[in-house]
Amino acid sequence: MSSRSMLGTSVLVAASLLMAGCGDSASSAATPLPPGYYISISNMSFSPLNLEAPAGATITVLNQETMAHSVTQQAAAGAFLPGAPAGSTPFDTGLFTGKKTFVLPAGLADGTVLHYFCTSHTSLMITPNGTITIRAAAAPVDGGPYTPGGAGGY
Ligand SMILES: [Cu+2]
Repeated sequence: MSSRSMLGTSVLVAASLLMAGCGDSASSAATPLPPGYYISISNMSFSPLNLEAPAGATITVLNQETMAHSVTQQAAAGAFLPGAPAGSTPFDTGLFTGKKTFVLPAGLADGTVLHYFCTSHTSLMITPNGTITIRAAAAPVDGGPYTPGGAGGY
């Protein structure tokens, strides 16, 4: 009688250990993201290279690599110094891993092109320069699957 109950207990322990293992692997899997305005960084590249978003929109940057990158506004492509048109503060995520958001200035005219770069890698990025073009009518898009630090790259 006692040996039977001990067997039952060990089976239960084994089963709960298996379930814990499943839970761990599930939490590191890609998670789908709601519609929004996304810039993704993987393989040393910004994507999309030109994002359309309304003025005042919240931009979410997904760093899919394990190394830190930034999305930092610059006055012009290739400047590689933080900068913005007179009277506005450059947006800057700072160097980060994972997910970071920033808010575009309100009141920018349609067609305004905002340039950005990565402060760590500058011209060494495969896509050294990205842009955000202001479009009031730009619809949020599906963020797609996101695995923090999962895509590897360089
Ligand atoms: Cu970078």
